[in-house]
Amino acid sequence: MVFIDACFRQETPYTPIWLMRQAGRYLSEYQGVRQKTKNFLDLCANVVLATEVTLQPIEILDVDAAILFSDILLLPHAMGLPLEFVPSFGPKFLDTIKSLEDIKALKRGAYKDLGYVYEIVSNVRSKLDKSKALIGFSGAPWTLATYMLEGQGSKTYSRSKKILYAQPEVAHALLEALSIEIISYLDAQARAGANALMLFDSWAGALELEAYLEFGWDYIQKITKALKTKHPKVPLIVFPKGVGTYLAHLKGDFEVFGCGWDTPLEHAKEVLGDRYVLQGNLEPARLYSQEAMRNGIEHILEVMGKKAGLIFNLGHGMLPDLPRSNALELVRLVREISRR
Ligand code: 1CP
Repeated sequence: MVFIDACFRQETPYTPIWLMRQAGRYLSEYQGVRQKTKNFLDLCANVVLATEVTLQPIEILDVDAAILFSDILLLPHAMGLPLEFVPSFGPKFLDTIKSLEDIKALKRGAYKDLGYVYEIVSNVRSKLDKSKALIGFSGAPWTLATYMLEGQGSKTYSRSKKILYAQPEVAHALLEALSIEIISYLDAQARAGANALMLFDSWAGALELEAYLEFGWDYIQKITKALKTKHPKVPLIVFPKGVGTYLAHLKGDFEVFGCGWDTPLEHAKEVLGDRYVLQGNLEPARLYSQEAMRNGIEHILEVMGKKAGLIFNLGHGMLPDLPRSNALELVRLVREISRR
C-alpha cells in the first residue's frame, strides 16, 4: 500500500493523498445515502450504509486511503452522554460533565458497545482494494473532553478551561478515563483490520503551550506509546490542529504528524526535521478556485520535494459546498506533479 509505505517514510511512486472529511455532503452520492437514515447517528451505526459511504471517496476520487465513516463523538456517547446531531447546528450533548461524580458515573469499557464500528472496519477492509489503506480514528482526549464539558462546539472553551485551571484534578480524571477508552477503541479498530490509526485533536490550538502539554499532549503520548507496543506495523497519525508554534515540544511514538493549514509546511519541516512524516496541509478553501488550488498544491510539493516524507491532505476537513470537480482535479494533479 502506497499510503502505508509513505507513513513509514519508504519511497513511493508518487505522493499519496487522501482528504479529511472526504466522505460528506459535497458528494451527492453521500447525500443520497444520508437520506436513507433519519439521523446522522443512525448512518454511523448502519454497517451496510456506513461501509458504502466509507468506500465512496475511493471510487469517486481514487484517493490512496479510506477513512472509517464514523464520528469522534460516538465514544463519549457510548460512555453515557446522550448525543444528538442537530441539523444545521451540529453535535449536541444533552448532558455535560460538571463534577468528579459525573466522571465516576461514566461507563468504563464503553468501547465494547461500539461493535458496529469494528464490523464496519472489517467489512470495508474486505471490500477495499489491496492497494488502498483503511484509516481508523478517534478523537484525542482533550478534544473529546471539550465536547463533554461544553455540551457542544465552543468559541471560548470557557467551561473546559475553568475546569482545567480551577479543578485540574477533575480535568485529569476525565482525560485519564478517556485515554483508557481510546487505547482500547483504537486497538479494537486495528484488530478489526484498520491499517493506520489517527488521533484528531481538533481543538489543540485553544490551549496555551503549558496547558496543552499537560492536558493534551501528555495523553496523546501515553496513547501512542501503548498502541505502538501493541501494533508496531500500524502507523499512527496525530493531528493536533492549531499548534504550529508549539511544534518543537511535540515529541512522541508515532509516524505521521498532521499539519493544519495554519502551520506552514516550511516551518514544520524545519522544526520537526525528519522526525515524522508530515501530512497536510492545503487550505480547504483553496478548492473554491482552480487557480488558488493549483498554486497551493505546487507550493506544498515544492517545499516537500519528491522524496519520501509527505502524505498530501487538506489542512482541515472538506467543506460541504466545495465543488467536487476540484476535489477530483486535486487528486489528479497531486499524483501527476509528484510522480517520481
Ligand atoms: O451529514 C452530516 O451533515 C453530518 C456531518 C458530519 C460528518 C460527515 C459530522 C458531524 N461528522 C462526519 C463524519 C466524520 N467526522 C468523519 C469521517 C468521515 C471522513 O472524514 O470522511 C471524521 C473523521 C469525523 C471527525 C470529527 N467529528 C472531528 C475531528 C475532525 C475535524 O473536523 O476537526 C470533529 C471535531 C467532529 C465533531 C463533529 N461531527 C460533525 C460535525 C459537524 C462536527 C464538528 C462540530 C464543531 O465544529 O464543533
